[in-house]
Amino acid sequence: MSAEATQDVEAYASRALAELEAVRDQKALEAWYRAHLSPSGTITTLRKRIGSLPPEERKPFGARVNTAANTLKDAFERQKQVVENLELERAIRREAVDVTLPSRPLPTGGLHPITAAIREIERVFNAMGFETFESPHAELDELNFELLNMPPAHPARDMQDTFYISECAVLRTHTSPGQIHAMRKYAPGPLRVILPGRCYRHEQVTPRSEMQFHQVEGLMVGPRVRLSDLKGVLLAFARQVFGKNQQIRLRGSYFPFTEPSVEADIRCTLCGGEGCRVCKHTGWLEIAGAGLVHPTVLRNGGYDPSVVRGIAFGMGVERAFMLLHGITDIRHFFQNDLRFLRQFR
Ligand code: FA5
Repeated sequence: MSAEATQDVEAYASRALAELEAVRDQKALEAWYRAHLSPSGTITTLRKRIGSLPPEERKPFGARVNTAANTLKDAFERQKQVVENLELERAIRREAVDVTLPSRPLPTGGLHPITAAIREIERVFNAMGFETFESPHAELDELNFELLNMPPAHPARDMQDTFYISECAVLRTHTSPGQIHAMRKYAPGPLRVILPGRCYRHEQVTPRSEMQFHQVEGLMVGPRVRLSDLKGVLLAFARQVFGKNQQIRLRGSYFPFTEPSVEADIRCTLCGGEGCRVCKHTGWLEIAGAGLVHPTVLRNGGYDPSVVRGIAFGMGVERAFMLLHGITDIRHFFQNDLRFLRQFR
């Protein structure tokens, strides 16, 4: 300690204060504390000096040292706060996050295109008052065929090669057996349902045909239901999904469970009806089999065909999706290659 400190405590204290004011970081603050306020610092040394002074000087000198010590302690506490704030600012600047930077993309899952397509179809029909109706994948032969007017030796069964689970049970080959379930639930009242779901056929897998695929069936039964309702419902659906100027056409066809039976086509969405490879230059794409529910089927469902009539339609979701997107191989839907699936997010 300097002799000057003993002589002029106040001058020492104001120099120490000036030094303290210049302190800008934690390290310098600690060094300052060690030099002035710690047990080995100047204030302690000054206190130790008190005993060596003549008795009359001890009290006034002690009082001056105490005043200096208190001033330095208070100043130290204030500067400590300043330094903490400075350190914090520095840390914030060092670890600064630029919130305007774009974030790194997180890999997320997505719906399978067929699931998304079915949900979209459901949304449109639900809005038209069609309730979604679930029916089993494993069916009695009776419901999958017989009650739909296809008795055991009926030639139409050949069109739907079947996985038999037992003598009398099958994996459903189409969603039409759901018609019987729905009718039996609602008869004799009116009903309006769609039945989306997976179907199974024991088929040779080719670019056009899979052993499993999805259909969405529609069924509406009531006293005033007519073929024109079928056209109206399918047209409304086509316009919501494929564009407000869409057109549809119905062509005569055959299904054992509808009479008359039709195929419903929409204007080719790729060429707008001009004719292209996808629509085979016809300008039209087939989207559904349909018709008026056969009176026998209505009866099997619990209705009196002299009182009510029904319209029904069934569309193959993968095939329709393929037509719309120009996909040439149905097997892509089941291989789960993300390069394929991500195109339809
Ligand atoms: C039926 O299954 C009828 N139940 C549709 C129906 C319902 C008609 C209500 C009348 C009233 P079809 O066998 O044509 O019809 O099959 C309907 C659609 O399912 C086909 O147009 C096709 O899009 C799709 N489909 C059929 N077999 C396969 C398959 N192996 N792979 C992919 N899609 C298929």
